[in-house]
Amino acid sequence: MKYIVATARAPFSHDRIDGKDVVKQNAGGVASSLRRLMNDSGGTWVCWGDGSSDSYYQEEKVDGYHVSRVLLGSHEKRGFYDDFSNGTLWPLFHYFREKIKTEDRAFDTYVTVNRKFAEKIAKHADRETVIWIHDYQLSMVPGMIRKMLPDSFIVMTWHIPWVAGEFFSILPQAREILESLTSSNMITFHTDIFVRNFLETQEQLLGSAWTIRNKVLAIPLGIDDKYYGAWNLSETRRRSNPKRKTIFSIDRLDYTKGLKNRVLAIEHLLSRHPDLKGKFNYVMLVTPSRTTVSDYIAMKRELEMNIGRVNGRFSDLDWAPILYMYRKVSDNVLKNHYRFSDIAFITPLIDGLNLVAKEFAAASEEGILILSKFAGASSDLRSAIIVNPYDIKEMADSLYRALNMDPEERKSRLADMKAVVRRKNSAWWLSRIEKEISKRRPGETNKPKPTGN
Ligand code: GDG
Repeated sequence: MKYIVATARAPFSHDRIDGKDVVKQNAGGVASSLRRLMNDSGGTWVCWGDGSSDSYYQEEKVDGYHVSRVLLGSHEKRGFYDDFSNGTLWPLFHYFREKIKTEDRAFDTYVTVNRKFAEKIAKHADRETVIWIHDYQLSMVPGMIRKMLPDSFIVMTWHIPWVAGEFFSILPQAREILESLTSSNMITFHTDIFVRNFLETQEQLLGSAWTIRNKVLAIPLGIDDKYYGAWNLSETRRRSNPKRKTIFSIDRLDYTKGLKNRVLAIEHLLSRHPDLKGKFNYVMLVTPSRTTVSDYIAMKRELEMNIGRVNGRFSDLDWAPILYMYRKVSDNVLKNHYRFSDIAFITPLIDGLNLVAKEFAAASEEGILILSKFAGASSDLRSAIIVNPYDIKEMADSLYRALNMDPEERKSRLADMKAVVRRKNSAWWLSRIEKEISKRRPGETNKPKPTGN
């Protein structure tokens, strides 16, 4: 099958550093799965060229596929990315009512940019290609393509949650977005709950959902379990103080991730169990994100104030409960944390899936995962300790339980989770999607299989 894949984020970008063009790979899990697909099957990847030198590489051939970049001016970037995608749709689809901005003209710019993507896609499409569009930044693209190429086969994969119909209808442009999405031939989400919410939204806004029921599916993204489970010994370090247990998390700085509640849970744990002082460190890695959006700047200040308060209250000269790091780390450093941390503390207030939870399960040697019940990944990782991220006491109790869990229970929970991430890995995800496309695409099942010559 040949694809045109469209994502806002690029598989890699070109940046000018010290007078030279440097290629920067996109490390995220979505990009690496799609990269594998494109390397294997060829086709075109349409994306936003946001690197400082990307204008010199608008159309580019790499490995087995073609990259076609959409270039945006600073006004377009602000309206499309900062304001409508991240200032309106992101809080809407994560139930943050008070953060949803609906007052400005950003939707017009969002539509203009979505049209730029649709035009690029149409330029590269032929009758054989499947057009696979990803995520909330490109929600108007399916409807545009349907008008430009009425017979095309369009798949939409939605990576973030889909909310209840009544909540979605807060959005002034709710109908337009829903009509665009449902003009796809197939729509995939990460969980059954999001599928149910989407069908209910359709019933409420556009009438009966039975016409689209068959094309809306839950197919959760998997990870490359071999990559996270494999070790290059020369790059591996053990944790620095084996007598202390390590609690670990890594997140983008985002209000959906529940970072402050985790700090409060550590505070609760230490005030209930003062004997735990000096017995663990919480290594809290936070990756800079959306640094130009004002909400994120205020949130960083609040988080750091809370970390300072808790560390100030419990630290002594040779120990602090929270080791906070605000930076990006290399894959090897990340894999090292996954492998040797005793506990991963992954408690988003809501999350479409959460790849970190799956990566930890694949890489960990003997760790235990504490996972929010509102992360999509909790439908797959049922052997984690599942918590309500709003319940500070429950989170503190779960930390206590994990710190004291006997090795047999720990091993058996981890083995269950490893089995799931191995079975439902990224190759499984791609093949499930491909199978569902084949079932729905007219004539596809009768086509002869390529011989590979
Ligand atoms: C959307 C949805 C859904 C992060 N910091 C570093 C780093 N990472 C890597 C992790 C992981 C990925 O980035 C983050 O995973 P998410 O699951 O949060 O993915 P997003 O793309 O941010 O979010 C989410 C996802 O789409 C997939 O459908 O799960 O719910 O919001 O792979 O490892 N990697 C390295 N250094 C870092 O500092 N090397």
